[in-house]
Amino acid sequence: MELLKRLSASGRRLLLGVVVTAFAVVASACDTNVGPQDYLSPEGPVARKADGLWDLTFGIAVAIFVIVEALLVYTIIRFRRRPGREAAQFHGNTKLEVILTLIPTLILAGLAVPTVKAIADLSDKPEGALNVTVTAKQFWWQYEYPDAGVVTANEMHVPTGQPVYLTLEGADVIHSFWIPKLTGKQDVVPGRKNNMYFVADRPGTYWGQCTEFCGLSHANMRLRVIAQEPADFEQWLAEQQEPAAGTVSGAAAQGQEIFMGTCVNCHAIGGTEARGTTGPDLTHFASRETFAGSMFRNTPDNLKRWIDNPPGVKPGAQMPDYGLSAQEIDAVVAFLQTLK
Ligand code: HEC
Ligand SMILES: [Cu+2]
Repeated sequence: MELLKRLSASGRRLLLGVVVTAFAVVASACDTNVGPQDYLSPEGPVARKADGLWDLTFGIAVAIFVIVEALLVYTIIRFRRRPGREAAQFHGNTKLEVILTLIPTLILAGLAVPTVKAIADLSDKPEGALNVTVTAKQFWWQYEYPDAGVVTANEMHVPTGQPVYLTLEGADVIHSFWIPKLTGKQDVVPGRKNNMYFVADRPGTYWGQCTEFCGLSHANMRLRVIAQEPADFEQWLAEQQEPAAGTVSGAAAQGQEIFMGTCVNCHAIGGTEARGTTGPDLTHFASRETFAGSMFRNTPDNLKRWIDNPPGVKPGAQMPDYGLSAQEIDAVVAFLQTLK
């Protein structure tokens, strides 16, 4: 208390800030709602391998921290200046300096062994893998299943237990693909093909996102991996192979007309004249739970807001506002909802 009184007003404020920050940091460890992009709770063998390396490194780092801090405190007390004695000096102690250089070198060299081995293990193409070509575009992801002839966007369906081998291609600027619970990051570079693979242990939805700043909506360039039991995945794939539902009527028919006049330039719908490739393939758009870089839930209201003014709801979006009337937008949304 005496000490507090002696501090100036700004000193007291600083102290309060330090205490509150320290408390917030400690309290955050109590959070039981583990984040959907928590790299430290892996859900597949590839992510588990990376997590194992982290556990090992972290354990060693904690041990070093404790030993070094203990030695530091001991040295400060033991060799401090006392009445009638100067503080001890170690400068120029060659033996000590050689030891202090050798120990970290050996630790780092030791850590390099499992790290390099893990990198080598993960760089081979696994047996029996499902091929998916990922194309990154500002600000969304395209997934092509070349063996099935299926193209979709933002939500990648995969079977559990089977390796998924990705070929990553960039269309415009550099992006980076990351699904924290399933695999590490991989840059997506225009003009290059990069590869990586992952396996999902269990059915579920795994969040990921672009991790290389790529423009205004970089933060809105999210993605989802939907892992399904192999039979469910096969069914999904078969449905995606079908062309879009044929004839539509009522408002949807008017929406289809608008679509075929304006939207075809950028969007494809299988089995129709729409073959644009600038924007996401919409053949089975209604089967997706999210859209526009998994930024929005796929609901009629969100779709209306999107079509009304794409860059207004997603900064920098590469789809212009076509100035459609509310009635026309309703019709287009009715049509999009038939694309099951
Ligand atoms: C100039 C090209 C272009 C035109 C024309 C265009 N779009 Fe788009 N559209 C895009 C792009 C690019 C995206 C992806 C934007 C993003 O997520 O950042 C997109 C995204 C979408 C999506 C979300 C798809 C998904 O799965 O994420 C829908 C739905 C859509 N557009 C509907 C339409 C409709 C309806 C029209 C006609 C009124 C239209 N678009 C015209 C380029 C275009
Ligand atoms: Cu990006």
